[in-house]
Amino acid sequence: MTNRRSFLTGAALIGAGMVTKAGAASLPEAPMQSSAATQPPLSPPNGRPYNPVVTLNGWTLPWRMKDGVKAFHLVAEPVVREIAPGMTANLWGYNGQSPGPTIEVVEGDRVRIFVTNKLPEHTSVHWHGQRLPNGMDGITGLTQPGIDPGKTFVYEFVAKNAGTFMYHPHADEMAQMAMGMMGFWITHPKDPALHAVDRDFVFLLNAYDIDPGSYTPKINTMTDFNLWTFNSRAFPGVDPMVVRRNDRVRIRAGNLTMTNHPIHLHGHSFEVTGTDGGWVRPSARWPEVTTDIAVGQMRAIEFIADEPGDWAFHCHKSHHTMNAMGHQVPTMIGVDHAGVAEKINNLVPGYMVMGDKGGAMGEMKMPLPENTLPMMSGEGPFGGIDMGGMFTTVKVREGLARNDYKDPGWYRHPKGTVASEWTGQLPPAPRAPGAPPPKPDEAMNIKRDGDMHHQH
Ligand SMILES: [Cu+2]
Repeated sequence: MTNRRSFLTGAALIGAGMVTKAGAASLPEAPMQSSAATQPPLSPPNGRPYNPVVTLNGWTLPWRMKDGVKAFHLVAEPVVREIAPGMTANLWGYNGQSPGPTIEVVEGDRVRIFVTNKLPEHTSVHWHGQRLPNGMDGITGLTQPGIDPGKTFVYEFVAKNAGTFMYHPHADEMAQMAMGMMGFWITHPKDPALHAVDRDFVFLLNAYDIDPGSYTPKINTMTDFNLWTFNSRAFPGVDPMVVRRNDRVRIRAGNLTMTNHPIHLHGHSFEVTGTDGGWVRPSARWPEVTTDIAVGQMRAIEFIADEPGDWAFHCHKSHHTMNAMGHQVPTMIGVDHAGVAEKINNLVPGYMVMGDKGGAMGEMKMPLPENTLPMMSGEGPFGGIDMGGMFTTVKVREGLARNDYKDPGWYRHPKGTVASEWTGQLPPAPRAPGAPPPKPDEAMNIKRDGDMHHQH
């Protein structure tokens, strides 16, 4: 639900010197979003037509058309973001959520963006990737003074190039981006038939370091984050991307973390059709199933969703499909520590050991501290998915309505198309040279313990 926030238009909120430029009376209202769920695409109520995008676990900012100018109002402010059911974070964002709303305009539009600062320190907004006048680039100290707390600045430029962009502060950047200040920007082509797809999903890659039991990111963390997120949501909190079979699908992602993310799609191959610099010429594209997105980059991938099913879509760095975990944990594979963890936990609350059979945490049965997420979770139709963080699914279904993005539930596999246990004769299992001898209870035990994939 988009709530309308009645907004103070008092002169006290208007940055001195900016008042005359746009006029205080023309400040559009700042719509606010209270939900972290994926909102339906916003069909343009006025202006040039375009095919709207769907922001994964996000929304598009409505605008007010005034004298042929698209006017938006962003409010930079502290927000409470649900990272996944069971965990919220005190972040900074825009208009009620982090990331902020997606801004969608059309190539050639004149755009006016009011930015009101309700943070405790100055900020600015940089329009990453845009061709614009230097003074609209949003670099505190270099191209403008910082927007002090309580002030409103206005940015205005023509969206010259169609493509995939983002916005973020260029003011105390390390702290403000670690707190979640960022958003997506799409400039649609003037001709809606150009680069047209049936479904167009967008999201940002972000990361937070929030200790279990606390709510605020540690902003000085450089690389060792413990929450890897798509649009500030961690699996199983990330919505699926629902598409109709044989749709042409575009997924655009921008990376505002501190490391690269090789993004991998199952069951299909795709082409990178756009970057933050523009569209990739068809002759320069090649098929891929994984594309690496470096820090500060955007990638648009496209494919025909011709294989029905629930297809995994995730970062291929295995530590990025995990939720809050410590990296100082010893590897305990092969060590018999039955009962030890529970005893230590009586003395040291929160103590955890990795499993002795691997990493699957089903056997741990340890209470989680307040406000955190299990490392790997998400229940699928066959049990635990053992994934967290930067993971979701592309759900390809027959015959969906054009605007139907509802989660259709789990895929029902045609009979005989699911991997299953072999129940016929087995040859004796050889052991690798040098492997430790089997424990008595392990002899011939080829099937792994089903309890390891147990609900946490
Ligand atoms: Cu990653």
